[in-house]
Amino acid sequence: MDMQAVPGKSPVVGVVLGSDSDLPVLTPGLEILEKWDVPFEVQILSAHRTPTEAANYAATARERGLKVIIAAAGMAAHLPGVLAAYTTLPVIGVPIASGELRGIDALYAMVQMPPGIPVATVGIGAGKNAALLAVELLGLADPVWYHKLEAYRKEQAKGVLDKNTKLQKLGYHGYLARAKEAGK
Ligand code: RP5
Repeated sequence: MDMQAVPGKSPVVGVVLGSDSDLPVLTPGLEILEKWDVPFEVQILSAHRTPTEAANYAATARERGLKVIIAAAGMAAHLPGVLAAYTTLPVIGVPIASGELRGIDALYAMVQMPPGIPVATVGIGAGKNAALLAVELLGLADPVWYHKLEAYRKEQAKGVLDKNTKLQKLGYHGYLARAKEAGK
């Protein structure tokens, strides 16, 4: 699978999934990239099922214009580590809650990379944070990206403060009753 969100612009974020079963977990992050017009691509490449393609992807990533790679995988989850071994671009690992250990195995595999080859690991299933971190990295070189993040944070803070104003007005019983009415 190959998807490019902004036609005509070459991707700067590469999102690599170990399996198509990982796609739903990454969707909230992909939606952010899409909404903010970050040129990105999504690939299914497995470190164990398609090792040659995964290695080639990472080895050619910089020359193809990518700035950061997000790699999501479950179970033994060596994908981000293998990609990181083939590129000096930053690699963000997203552990997926698949298999009997529900992501603990993937989290440990990513976050416990041996010294020399880092993987910036986010929480289990944290596709949204992976996308935000990728945009933060892009923002180091281009203010257009951190301006998007600043606007997003303002909006997020407003959401929390609005809820607090409502809570102060209604009291917690009233707040819960309203939430129940709204089906939350
Ligand atoms: C990993 O194994 C994938 O990243 C996925 O999370 C898990 C299961 O893969 P499928 O059997 O669903 O393809 O390689």
